[in-house]
Amino acid sequence: MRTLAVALMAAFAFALLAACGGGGVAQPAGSIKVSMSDYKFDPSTISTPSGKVVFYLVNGGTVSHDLVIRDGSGNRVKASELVSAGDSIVFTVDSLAAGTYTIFCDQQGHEALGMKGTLTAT
Ligand SMILES: [Cu+2]
Repeated sequence: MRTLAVALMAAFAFALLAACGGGGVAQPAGSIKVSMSDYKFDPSTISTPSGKVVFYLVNGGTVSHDLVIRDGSGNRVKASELVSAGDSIVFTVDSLAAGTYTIFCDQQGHEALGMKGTLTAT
């Protein structure tokens, strides 16, 4: 019985992994789609109303990427989770103040390679 239980657990874990690895979540209505690749964001210039902002991050690259929002003073406003290659996630900022921000990928060297852009909230 014990062996069967372990086998079932392994099968369940594998099914979960398979579900997660299949390209991520669907795009929520009203979200801003940002494609990530090695090494840029598309679009790299984004405008949005201030307040709640929902991003749909799609990593079409071959390495993991994230998206960090930095204000004009250099402070981090919010950072997304890491998005694995081929995966997609929803990244929600609950209350973005009006202003001009930099977006960049916080993975080592990616910003310097051009993985950055401008986010304007009005
Ligand atoms: Cu990156």
